Amino acid sequence: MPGTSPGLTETLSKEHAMNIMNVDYSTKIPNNVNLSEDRQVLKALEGWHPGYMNWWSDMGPEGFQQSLVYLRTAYSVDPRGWAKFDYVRMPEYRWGILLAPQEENRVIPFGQHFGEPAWQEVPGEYRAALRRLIVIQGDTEPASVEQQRHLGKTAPSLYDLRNLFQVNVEEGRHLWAMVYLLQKYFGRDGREEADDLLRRRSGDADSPRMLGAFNEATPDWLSFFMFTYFTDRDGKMQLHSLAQSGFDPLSRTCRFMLTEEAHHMFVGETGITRVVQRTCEAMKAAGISDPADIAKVRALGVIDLPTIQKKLNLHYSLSLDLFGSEVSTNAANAFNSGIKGRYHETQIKDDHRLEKDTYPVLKLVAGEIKRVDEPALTALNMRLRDDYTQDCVKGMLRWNKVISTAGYDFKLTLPNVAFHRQIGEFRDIHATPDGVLIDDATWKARHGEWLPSVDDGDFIASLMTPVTEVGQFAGWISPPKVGIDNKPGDFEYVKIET
Ligand code: BYC
Repeated sequence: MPGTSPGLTETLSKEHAMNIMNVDYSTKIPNNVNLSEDRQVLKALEGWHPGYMNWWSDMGPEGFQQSLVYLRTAYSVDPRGWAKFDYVRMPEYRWGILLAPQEENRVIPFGQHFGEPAWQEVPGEYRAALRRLIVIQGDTEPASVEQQRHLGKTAPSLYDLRNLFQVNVEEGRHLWAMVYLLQKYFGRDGREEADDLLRRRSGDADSPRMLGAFNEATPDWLSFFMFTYFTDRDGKMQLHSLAQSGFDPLSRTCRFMLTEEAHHMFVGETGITRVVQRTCEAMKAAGISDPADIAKVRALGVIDLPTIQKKLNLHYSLSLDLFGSEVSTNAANAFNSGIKGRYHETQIKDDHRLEKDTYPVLKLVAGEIKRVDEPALTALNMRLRDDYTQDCVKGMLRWNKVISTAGYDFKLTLPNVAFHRQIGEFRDIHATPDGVLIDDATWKARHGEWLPSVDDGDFIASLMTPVTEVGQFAGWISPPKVGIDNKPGDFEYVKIET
């Protein structure tokens, strides 16, 4: 700006940054994307809003819609302070469109457009591929809310009930995030896709959600914790990859979604820790030395460690399927064209094009599981899945620490990647959790040893009686170490309407 003092320029750019950080609440849809001046998109979103509210009322949490829930709501995208906590009725939660601030001069960090300026509009040749990824991402968000809609009735405490609802409203916001991209950047077919996101239903025979794990039931709270640990973590990995996208609005959207996602995985990790903790305490108090003595442990009203392992086997293997086939031309094309990168792409030290590189992939070769070098480009799903597995191990170490500190010789483990797969290299074979290939008859006879059986489900269901007294917890789970927003143990996280 000629003739302007450096001080003023600085002030102006700071003001600009603050505008992006702060959210405009004057429109029906809170946002930091200047919707009040983008009338067409605002109109499309306002047109979509009633359908969303109908979906929330039909498929969102069952009951509790008039309860006051102590929720955090995003009011800014400043990482130093972006959320405020208050009592909110869920239908009055402000589902907003929030994008992380635009990075100045951002370039595409991988693929054949490496180093070119990031796109602010959708490049014509990648339109269909980008729309597909955004639709798949969008589809998972309402799916998870649908899967969890019955859980409020059996919450083990008000603290847990509040966490469930926090996760649910934020998954709803993540749906809004994808719908904004579809409506702003994909015209008429984007609007049709946005409508379809409200039409499909988790587990529906005619119109199911798009990815396998999102059509499975979440029948109890142990499943909920496993889901938020393992399946939300797939969400983390996929969002990280999309946050690298050359399509800048997608990148900025995903970056902010990741801020909220961390809490969802926290709910899963600490939830499982608390279940394991309670089981160990109860076994110790009753003088049980063998954690595999299932009948004795269950008689104490806690979930035995072998059953926790079975639930873990189920949710981990379902989540591995979400990475697609180990060798995938879709993945190669998405990377080459600059629309989906790798986990922590900008921190990886290589040429970010991968044209000549290879990556070791686990494959079935002559009836054996072997590592085979494949072109790195087609192996990108496998690579992301490996990054995911490494990330999963961290929580496991914490759970095992609780078990060993209690003096028990029992370790929770991740099953082999060939175990219980429906997608990819191992979908047509059966393997034990240790990775030993077995025939159909052996699988049929033994799968109940490794995956939750009907009896296991019935036992867990028998423990799922709601606890709604302030500061109280069901007998199968320990209280958390600290409260949400540092609230004390007797805080009323949900004021249930009477
Ligand atoms: N189920 O080349 P392939 C989250 C289809 S979770 C059903 O092997 P690709 C969240 C695939 O669509 C993160 N179908 O795989 C968590 C393709 O079909 P078409 C969600 C599947 O394309 C908790 C065909 O098989 N986000 O955010 O390389 C709570 C061959 O595909 C499955 C994303 O996933 C499956 N599991 O990779 C709330 C990111 N797997 O098109 C939220 C966007 C594959 O040939 N999605 N297929 O008919 C992607 O990046 C990729 O589409 C995938 C698949 C990773 C899903």
